Amino acid sequence: MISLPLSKGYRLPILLLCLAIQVASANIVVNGGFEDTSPYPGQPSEIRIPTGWTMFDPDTPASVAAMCGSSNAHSGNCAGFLAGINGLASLSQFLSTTPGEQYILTFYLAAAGVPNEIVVTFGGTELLNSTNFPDQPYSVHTFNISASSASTKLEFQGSNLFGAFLLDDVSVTPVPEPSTWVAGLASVLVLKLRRRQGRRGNRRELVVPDLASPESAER
Ligand SMILES: [Ca+2]
Repeated sequence: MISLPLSKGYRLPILLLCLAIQVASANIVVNGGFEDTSPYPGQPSEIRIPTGWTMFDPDTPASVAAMCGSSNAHSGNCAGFLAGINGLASLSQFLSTTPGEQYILTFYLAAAGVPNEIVVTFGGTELLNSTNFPDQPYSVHTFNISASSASTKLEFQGSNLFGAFLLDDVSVTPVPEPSTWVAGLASVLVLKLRRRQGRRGNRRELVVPDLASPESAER
């Protein structure tokens, strides 16, 4: 961690700036960690339905779900599960986006078993399409993307004949506009300047003689 030697006068404005940028960069994916679930009728207790995600399943029994049990998750207790046999199983949701705005998509993916295929799309744009994705523990994947409409479909599709893909900690965050940084830094400087001017004003009052007093008149 980098530690900056900030004076007290800078700490509050910079804290407010960081909070403003954090709010602007909030994750717009619902239940990206797959922790919010409901029971999946007819399935074992660890196979659950993830809130906020639409599932397309080419198979019976289930080839797409939230898989719970801490050993299956990258964080928390649950992860998305994709293991289509007769085609690509799918987890998707529509995101509220701003046309023309830049976003960062991040997710963690683990794979076991071949043959397989994994496809990731954002607004119909293919970000990842890989067959026979090698076995691996969770690894992070990051993409810089832009939205072209007010509603953008984020979709993960996976098939795996003898294993599965696990998906966790999906996030889409807007990239802060440069104007946000400039406006924030400008406000920090203005606040600092006002504090300095205030202190100088106070010091001047201390040295100005009281001309109305008799002592001052004698001088
Ligand atoms: Ca999780």
